[in-house]
Amino acid sequence: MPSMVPIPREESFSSRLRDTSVTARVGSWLGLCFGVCFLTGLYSHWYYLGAGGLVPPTGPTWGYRVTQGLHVLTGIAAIPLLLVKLWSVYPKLFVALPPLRDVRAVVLSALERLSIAVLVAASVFQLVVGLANSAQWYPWSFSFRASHYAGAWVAIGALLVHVAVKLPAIREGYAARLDAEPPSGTTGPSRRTVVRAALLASAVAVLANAGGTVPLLRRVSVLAVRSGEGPQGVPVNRSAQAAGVTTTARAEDYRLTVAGPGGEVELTRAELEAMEQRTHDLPIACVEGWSAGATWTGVRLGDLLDLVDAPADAVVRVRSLQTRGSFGSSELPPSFARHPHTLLALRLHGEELSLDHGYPCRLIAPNRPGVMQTKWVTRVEVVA
Ligand SMILES: Nc1nc2c(c(=O)[nH]1)N[C@H]1C(S)=C(S)[C@@H](COP(=O)(O)O)O[C@H]1N2
Ligand SMILES: [Mo]
Repeated sequence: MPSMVPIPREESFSSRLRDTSVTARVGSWLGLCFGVCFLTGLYSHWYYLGAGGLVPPTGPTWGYRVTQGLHVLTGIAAIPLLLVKLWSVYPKLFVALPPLRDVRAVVLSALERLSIAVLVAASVFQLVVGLANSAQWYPWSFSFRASHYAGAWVAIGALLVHVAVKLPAIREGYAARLDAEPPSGTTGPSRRTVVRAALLASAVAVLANAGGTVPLLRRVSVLAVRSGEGPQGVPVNRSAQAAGVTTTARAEDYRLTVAGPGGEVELTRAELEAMEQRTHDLPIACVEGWSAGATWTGVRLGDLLDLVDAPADAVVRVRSLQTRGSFGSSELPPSFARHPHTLLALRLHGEELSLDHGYPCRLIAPNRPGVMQTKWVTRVEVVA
C-alpha cells in the first residue's frame, strides 16, 4: 500500500517565530506597499481612461516618472514581505474545523477562509502579472491592463476587509513586544530578526531593481530590466526593426502630414528642421517602471497646429509609421497638445534622433507615460 502523507494539524507547526507579533509588523509594511502601489496604479490608469473627462496634469515634468517608479518598486518590495507574511500564518490553514453541528461557527469559518483565499489569490496574481509586465514578458493572452486593473480592486477590497476583520489580532500583535533574543532554552533567531530580515529582503529587492529609474543606483541594480542606458543615453523600448519601420522611416518620400480645419500641410524633415527649434529636458517614463531624463530638440507641436488653424481646445492625435502592433498612435488632450514644452523632437542630446528613438521625428510631452510618446510620427491630426 502506498504510504500516505498525513495532513498536518496546526499543532504540528512548532516554530515560535510564527507569531502574531511578527505577522502584524510584516503585514503593516506589506499593507503600506499595497496602498502606495494601488494609488499610483490608479493614477497611471487615469491616463488611459481619461476618467470623467478629467485630464491628468501636465506637470511637474517628472511627475509620472516618480509615480510609476513608485508603483513598480512598491510592487517589488511587496514580494518578499508577502512571502514572509504567508509563511508566518500558513499553519492556520490546518486549524481544526468547528464541529458541523455548530452552524454559525462553520459558516463564519468558511467565510473567513474564502475571504483570505480571494486576498491571497488577488495579491499573488497582481504581483506575478505586474512583475512579468515590467520584464516585458507576456506568457498569457488576456489584456494586461484590464486584468491588472480589475485585480487591483479585488486585492484592495479584500485587503480592507481583512484589515477590518483582523484589527483585534493586529492590536494584539503590536501589543506583544518582539523578543530581541531567542527565549532561554531555545536556539535560532529572534522574532525581531525575522521582521528585520523581511524588511532587508524587501530593501535588497528594491535596490536591485531601482537602477532602471534612479540613475545613482544603476551600478547596484543587478536585476533591473532596463539599465537606464541605451543608444544616445536613453533605453529603447521597441526598436525600429521590431516596429517594422526601418525602410519607411528612412525613405526619401517621408512626409509629416498635419491635418486640421485649415486643411493639410505636408512637411519634409528638412522643412521641419527649418522651423523654429526648441530644446527641453523631458524624461521618458515607461509604464514598466524604468525612466531616463533626456534633452530633446525639435518643433513645438503647437507651432505645427497653428499651420492648420487648429483651435486651442483641439484634441490631437499623432500617428506613427508603425503599421502593426500596439502603440502606433496616441491622443493628446488640449493641455498636452498646446503645452509649450510638447515637441515633435528631431534631436536627442543634441544629436540627430536615432532610428530606434523615433527618427525622423517623435512626440515628447511633459508628465506623460512613455507608451504615449509616439515614435516615427508621420501624421498629426485634429480629432475634435
Ligand atoms: N510608434 C511607437 N512609439 C512608441 C512605442 C511603440 O511601440 N511604437 N513604444 C513606446 C514606449 S512603451 C516607450 S516607453 C517609449 C520609449 O521610447 P524610447 O524607445 O525612445 O526610449 O516609446 C513609446 N513610443
Ligand atoms: Mo513604455
